[in-house]
Amino acid sequence: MFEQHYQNLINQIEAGLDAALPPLAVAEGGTVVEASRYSLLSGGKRIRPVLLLATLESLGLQLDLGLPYALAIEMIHTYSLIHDDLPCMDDDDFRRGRPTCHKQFGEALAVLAGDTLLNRAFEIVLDNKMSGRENGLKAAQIIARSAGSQGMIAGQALDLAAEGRIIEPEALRLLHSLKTGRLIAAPVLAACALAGAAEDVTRDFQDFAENLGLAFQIQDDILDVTATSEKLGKTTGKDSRDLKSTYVTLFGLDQAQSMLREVTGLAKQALQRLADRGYSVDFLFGLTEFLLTRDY
Ligand code: GRG
Repeated sequence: MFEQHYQNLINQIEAGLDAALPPLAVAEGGTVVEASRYSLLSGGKRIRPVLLLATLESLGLQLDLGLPYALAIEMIHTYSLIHDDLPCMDDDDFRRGRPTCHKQFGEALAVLAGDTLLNRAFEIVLDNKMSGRENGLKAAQIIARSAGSQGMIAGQALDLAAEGRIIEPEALRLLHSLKTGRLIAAPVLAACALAGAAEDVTRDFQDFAENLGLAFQIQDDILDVTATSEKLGKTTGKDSRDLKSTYVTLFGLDQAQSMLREVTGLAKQALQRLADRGYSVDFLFGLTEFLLTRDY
């Protein structure tokens, strides 16, 4: 049941992403569009857009109203991966099971492919029928702030500053809540804005999303040492090699695993509060369990 619905949402997202960035003639964009499509349409779990659509479903709103925002968040996420993989950032050769964008197209085109996805994301947000409405504007603001210099970009800057040194657990938590957490919470909060959800309902969704984001990051750190590169589709074992502070390098594998269970439990408690109020959050429970047990 969960798998079937997840696949159904993924199918809508894949079709939307494909249409969002149609192949262009060389004169109109040339290989930069090819490079953008290469990274955007190369799989990925699509967790962020799935979260947006699933939250909208829980709130009883039509999915097509949220689809442009879901696509925009996935495009922003993919841009961040392309830029993060560049030699001047995390320097990685392998992503989503294939050579990274700059390995395939060169560094300059990879920078432009990331820029293309970021700009196209906001074009899509501005061009849809919700954009003229207050709820649509709020959703757009949430997405822009979450990705910007007070959100994901701030987290990336903290990450760069922390390279090669051990940081305090509180600093690690802040770094991850910005770098990874904000773009995981953004789809849930954008869906609440689109649906005009009441403040207390939004608070429970936010609590769910923030704990889910933290769990996601802890699992990412665990998989870096427990998963294979083939399964993960990216280079593994990099964190300890690059002397990065992670939940595993700071706390050890066992403690990281128990922290993962603890924050996943908090995410589920928030969902249970929503279920008790009558919201149908079964799929979000399934997604939380899937992220806890994922091996890729
Ligand atoms: C360059 C501005 C800028 C930001 C980069 C997202 C990010 C910030 C860096 C990616 C590095 C990284 C491994 C972060 C840890 C968590 C994370 C975001 C993993 C990748 O997300 P998934 O697992 O990837 O959702 P897929 O490929 O499934 O979409």
